[in-house]
Amino acid sequence: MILHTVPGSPNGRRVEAVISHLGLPVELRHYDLFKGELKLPHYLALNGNAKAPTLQDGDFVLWETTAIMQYLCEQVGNTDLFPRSPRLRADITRWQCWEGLYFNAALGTLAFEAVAKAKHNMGPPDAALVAQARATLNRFAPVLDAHMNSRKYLVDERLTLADYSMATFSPYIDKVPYDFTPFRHIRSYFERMSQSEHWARAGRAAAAQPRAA
Ligand SMILES: N[C@@H](CCC(=O)N[C@@H](CS)C(=O)NCC(=O)O)C(=O)O
Repeated sequence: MILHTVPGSPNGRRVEAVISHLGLPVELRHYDLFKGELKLPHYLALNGNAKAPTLQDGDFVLWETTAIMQYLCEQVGNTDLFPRSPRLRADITRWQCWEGLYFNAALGTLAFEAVAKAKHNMGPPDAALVAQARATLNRFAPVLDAHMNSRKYLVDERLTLADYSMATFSPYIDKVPYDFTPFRHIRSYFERMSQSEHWARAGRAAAAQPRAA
């Protein structure tokens, strides 16, 4: 299998954490987002969204990290990260949908607008996008914070795919223009994730590469 990815990208990191957790021999192929390499014809042929990562398994091509992470677990029959119980599986998928639609959509927008753009000389943040992302976090961060009150992980008191998904933009919570201080349960949860073996390993691997954000 091949993972086409952008070194240092948050969405790449979550998949790389799962690859590490599962001990899968997946070849990483790197693209430079800021040099427009996701728009090269051979990449667009794999993923017309010009987004990364994309998994290639023989003639099967899969994009969207949630689908990739679930597929990787299925490939090795791993039931720790993605248990077979319909309720646990639905609960994990629920949080993966939620983070992609709300929490990390907003936090990722702030990371791009306020951190990545400055770093790559891409002009000022788009004020309307920043305001919208902040409003989204005002609505949804309290939901996650309340859920994480007296919990270690999102689902069933064990590390699952939901946690690797939720942690995607966790390194940015002190870098973006949003005050996470009141959300102490989110903060301690993300601190715990930063120590977790495969999430940390994927971060170290990313740090050894040129940063995407
Ligand atoms: N929902 C997608 C998000 C992928 C995504 O936005 N990836 C970023 C890198 S972290 C990207 O490719 N950005 C380029 C762009 O949006 O033009 C997924 O989960 O795979």
